[in-house]
Amino acid sequence: MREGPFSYHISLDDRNPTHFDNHIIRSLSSMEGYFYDEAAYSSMLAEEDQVLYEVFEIKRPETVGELLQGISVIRPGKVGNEYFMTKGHFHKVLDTSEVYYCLRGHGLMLMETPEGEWALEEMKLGTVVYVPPRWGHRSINLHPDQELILFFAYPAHAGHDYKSIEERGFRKLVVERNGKHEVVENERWDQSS
Ligand code: PAN
Ligand code: ZN
Repeated sequence: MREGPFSYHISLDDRNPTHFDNHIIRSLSSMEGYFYDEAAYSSMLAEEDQVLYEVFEIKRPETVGELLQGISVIRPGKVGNEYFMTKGHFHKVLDTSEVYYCLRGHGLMLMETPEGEWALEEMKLGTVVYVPPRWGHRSINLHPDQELILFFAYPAHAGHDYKSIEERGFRKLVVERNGKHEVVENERWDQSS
């Protein structure tokens, strides 16, 4: 972790920031239970444990006042007809927000509150998405062959709570139908509420 003020550069040619402290790689095998089409998931996994997304984090002390930043890179692809996406989470300190800035690609930010209110924002080059306090969030790559590259920043003490989304998912799923994305109900969510 760096001391004092600093800068770094995000090169879109090799898409790795010139400085990062942590590199997380999420492959298909780490996403068990996240995609609704379990048969499609299993047969894809049997073929290859491909990488779905990566996160480069610029770490900060996990204290109030600090901002943790980084970039996430979501690969193009689908499991069945559901687009590649991040796991999604609430912040452990629920009352914390986050800002995303789209550097490349085409995607969606799916958001919901613990009470089940939901929202979807489209992301293209230059889009800023503000995720307010209390809103869980997941990034989804809609592009058929381009990576979705997002810069993010959030309070460094926020932490992550994956549990509820791991158990029941988001209220809505985003799937491809006739070459377009469509928002459909997640039956697992409905059954759990
Ligand atoms: C981001 C996310 C990143 C990966 O840094 O952590 O996009 O998504 P998952 O954490 O859901 O796998 C963020 O929102 N941090 O709070
Ligand atoms: Zn977050």
